[in-house]
Amino acid sequence: MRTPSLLTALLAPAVVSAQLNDLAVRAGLLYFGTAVGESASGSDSAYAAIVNNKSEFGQVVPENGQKWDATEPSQGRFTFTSGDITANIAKRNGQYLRCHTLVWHSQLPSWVSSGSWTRASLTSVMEVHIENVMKHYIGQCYAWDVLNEAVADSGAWRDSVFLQVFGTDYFPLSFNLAKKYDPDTKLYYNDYNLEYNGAKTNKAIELVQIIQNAGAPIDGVGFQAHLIVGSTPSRANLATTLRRFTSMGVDVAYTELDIRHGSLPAASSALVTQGNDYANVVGSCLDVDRCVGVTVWGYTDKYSWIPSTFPGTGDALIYDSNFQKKAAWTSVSSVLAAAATGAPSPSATTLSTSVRTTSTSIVQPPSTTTTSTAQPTATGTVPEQVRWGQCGGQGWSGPTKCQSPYTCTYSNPWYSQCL
Ligand code: 9MR
Repeated sequence: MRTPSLLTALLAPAVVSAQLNDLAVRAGLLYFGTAVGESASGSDSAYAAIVNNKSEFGQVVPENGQKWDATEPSQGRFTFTSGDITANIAKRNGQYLRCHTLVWHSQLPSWVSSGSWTRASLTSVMEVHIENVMKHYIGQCYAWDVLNEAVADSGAWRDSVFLQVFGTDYFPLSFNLAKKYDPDTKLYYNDYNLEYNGAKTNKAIELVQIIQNAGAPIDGVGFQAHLIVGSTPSRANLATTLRRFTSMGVDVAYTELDIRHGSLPAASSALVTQGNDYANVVGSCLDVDRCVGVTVWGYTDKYSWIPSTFPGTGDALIYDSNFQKKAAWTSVSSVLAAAATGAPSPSATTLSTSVRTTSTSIVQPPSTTTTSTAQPTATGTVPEQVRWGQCGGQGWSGPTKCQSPYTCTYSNPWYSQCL
């Protein structure tokens, strides 16, 4: 179990907002972050304003701009225009930059994937790519996803040009090359569906062993966490899975978190389940000492890769399409706030079993502008906060009374909540 650092507590400013990165840091994580859509960040000022809010997101990662097809679309021609968008956001705001990704079978230009290579020629291609991209971003990346999705969902090795040419030797090769060109960044393996602790997870463990046994450096494993509402493992099971990796001497992080509804529109009860699932994921990171942080894969339902990939599903993020905070946002802030001072966090079991059945009283997240979710009472006079909403804390000017039967529960000096 992680404890908030005394230093962090002592350095806390007098007035602190209850925003996700601030809370995460006070709870002992390095950051709470988001992926940044390159196009939206330049065209949608409401989107950009939240990305730029370091209290909310202390870490950013380019959604697409640093991938091979973006950075070296044809052999030897490097372009960093797209990748620099998010890197510059991080620089301006003092946010951590996670860098994504160097070696991946997807978004790989056809000159690589369809080329005819020997071990020597493909090694050279990988080295030129890794050298140029890492040197361009040197000193800027807290971590690099060196190798992405090298395990298939079946638990076999993922077929790719790299596997065909090298077998599994390209795992240590990728990490050795990355170390050579940026010795100071954290080198990560990153994959999805590791959260279920099945055959794919076992294979990822084997992958880490192969890298370590070859004497190559690996610092962390990224759990992408593209999850499904109602099918997300429990907090305890997630923590158990994370610990399988940390016990091998590597850090872990949730790197691409989103939790999609299987059908839309989501029922009120599904919004509550989504909130509980988010709380379980974030809670499991808090429970594991070497879990460094949580990154959502975009933060708003307005822009997400999911509807085009899984038609009919979606609404997987913590803000809705109008930039309003969802129940999922509130449950994440709740779990972080509780951890920030060691207050008992609301357990998922409690939350899910005590869900109220009237549709109007189901969790309503605070609005973006005021973070107030106040609902008028029957008499229409005193605003009351809904369950999980904020009801107190330094700098808080919203409602301090909770809807029945919830009570305003002190969590820490900057956050009280209706529980
Ligand atoms: O979110 C990304 C989307 O815009 C791209 O079209 C897609 C192409 O593969 O990649 C998405 O991001 C992926 C990430 O880079 C790696 N893990 C899975 C993510 C979702 O597909």
